[in-house]
This record gives sequence, structure tokens and C-alpha cells, in this order.
Amino acid sequence: MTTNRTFTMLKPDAVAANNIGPILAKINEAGFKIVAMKYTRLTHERAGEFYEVHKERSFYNDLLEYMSSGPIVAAILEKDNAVEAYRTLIGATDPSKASPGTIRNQFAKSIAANAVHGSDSDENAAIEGSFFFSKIEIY
Ligand code: IDP
Ligand code: MG
Repeated sequence: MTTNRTFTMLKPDAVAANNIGPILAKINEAGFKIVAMKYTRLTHERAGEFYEVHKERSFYNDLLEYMSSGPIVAAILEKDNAVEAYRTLIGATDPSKASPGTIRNQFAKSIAANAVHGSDSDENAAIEGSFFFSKIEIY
């Protein structure tokens, strides 16, 4: 069974490059409804918690440094089959492999600073959404 919600972050590189507006426009044009949103910043420790599944990867510490280097936008998005639809909209992790027209193809700087996060499963979408938002912050 699929749910109709996914979780995203506009990462520090996207915020620093003034791309919040253009990325939200693409999300909007693709038919996602924003049901929760927050402009915030992760500490190194909170980034470590969020990316705990990657703790054995070689790039883990660099990822935490990067994700805590500046503010982000966190949001919960709603659309039919949201997880898969949003992964398609953002494109591959490595922007050089992301299809034309995808958010990462258009806005990512590198495989690390790749503009946006998108949940990879319904289960993780729910976990990641509740990492940033309480029930009363979701509309
Ligand atoms: P995803 O964001 O497309 O789901 P994951 O494999 O879950 O990709 O990796 C999480 C994040 O870790 C990526 O979005 C990217 O910021 C970073 N990352 C992934 N692979 C590499 C790498 O090979 N070098 C540096 N950073 C990476
Ligand atoms: Mg992932």
C-alpha cells in the first residue's frame, strides 16, 4: 500500500543559492500540496540522527558538516503516490545522472550538495516527517 505523503528538505546549497522560490515553484507545478513547512537549521548532531542509516558510509561526516552548514527548508508534500512521484521529480542522487528537467539536474551543485532530499519509502516519509513536525503543524 502506498500513502499520499512524502518528506523533503531544500538543502543548504539550494537555500544559499536563493533557489527556495524556484524549487517550490517546480514542486507546485508538479501538483504537490504543501501540508507542512519549516525554515530551520540542523545541528551536526541532529543531522547525524536524521542520516543515521548512512553512518557506515565514507561520506557520513562530510554529509553532517554540509547539512548543518546553513539553513534548510523542511516540508511534507501530498500527492497520489507521493514518494515515487517526488523521487521522479528530483532525479538521481548524482546530478550528472539526473534527467533533464528534474530538480537535481537543474539546481544541484554536486553529488553531496544535491539541492533536495526526498524520502525513499512510505515508512521513511512518516519517520522523517515526524522528525521535523508535530501533528498540529501538519495541515
Ligand atoms: P538520496 O538523497 O538520493 O536518497 P542517499 O544515497 O540516500 O541519496 O544519500 C543521502 C545523501 O548523502 C545524498 O542526497 C547526498 O547528499 C549524500 N551522498 C550520497 N552519496 C554520496 C557520495 O558518494 N559522496 C558524497 N555525498 C553523497
Ligand atoms: Mg536517501
